[in-house]
Amino acid sequence: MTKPVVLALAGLMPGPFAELEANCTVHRLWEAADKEALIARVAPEIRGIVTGPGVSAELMDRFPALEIIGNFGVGYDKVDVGHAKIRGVRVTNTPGVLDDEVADLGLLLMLATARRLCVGDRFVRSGKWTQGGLPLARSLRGKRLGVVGMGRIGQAVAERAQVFGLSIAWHGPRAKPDIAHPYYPDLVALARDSDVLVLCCPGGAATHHIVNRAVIEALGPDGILVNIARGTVVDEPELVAALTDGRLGAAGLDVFEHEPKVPEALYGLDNVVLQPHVGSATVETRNAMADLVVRNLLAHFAGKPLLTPVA
Ligand code: 8YV
Repeated sequence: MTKPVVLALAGLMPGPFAELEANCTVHRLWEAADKEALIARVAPEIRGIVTGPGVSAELMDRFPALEIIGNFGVGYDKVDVGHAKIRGVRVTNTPGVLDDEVADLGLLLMLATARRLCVGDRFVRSGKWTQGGLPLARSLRGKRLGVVGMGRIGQAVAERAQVFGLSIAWHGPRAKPDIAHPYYPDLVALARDSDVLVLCCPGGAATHHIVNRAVIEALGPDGILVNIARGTVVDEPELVAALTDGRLGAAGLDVFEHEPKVPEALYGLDNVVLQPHVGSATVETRNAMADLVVRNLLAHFAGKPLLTPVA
């Protein structure tokens, strides 16, 4: 039997990728010197796409026999799911396997901003310790955490934050009966009642710039914003301006609106902790994510139900 033909837009961890290659004919787009030529040559036979960078409607339409897109990541905001639906193309993502890792980074960023971890690190490295002390940091204990997006990751953040002595409230598109923490339908009101606001919601049109000037100012000069969601959730120029002129206290940011481009104004600020979108970036979690991508594709080609289809 001929193997299904798959186009990988980006690589996966070696183990799961080898499993994919054992069962499918895989073309590695990211390694091709002439990507256009590769697409033109293999397009008619492609039945599956593996992606991390997303798939636009335009790209999807280059593949007339496309049946399934395996998205490496829980967030699938860069895959045109609406178009996939019209085309009858299935889409899968990687929920569940990365919640703890991303939540850990959320706590790391909260603690690192409140306790000024990177400032202390730079202080020691630059030899300033011998000349005097470092200004005191702030404690998280007893503070109020606002969680934006109480899905799996938001809940994992809330669990951890409670251990660190924070109280929890949250905002999302609708109340959830199984979540006991107070629900705020209004994000500005949540920001006003929070010392730390952590973003755990999906990206895409529904959450575009929901953290705007009003939300940032409601969080205020002593407030901390942590973003482990998507850069698009925050109006980035407003965030940079508020951090620069002291209308927002601090920010821990793993994601940016135009990543890997980061506003250079942030580089010189001591009240920010910056990370290069590494919420899920451990060997263990990236293996689990890649494994789920591959198991979804292989289930599809075997005529079995998908493990984690996008709703
Ligand atoms: C990954 C993520 O870094 O799962 C997501 O939505 O943003 C991260 O886990 C990303 O998907 C890798 O491309």
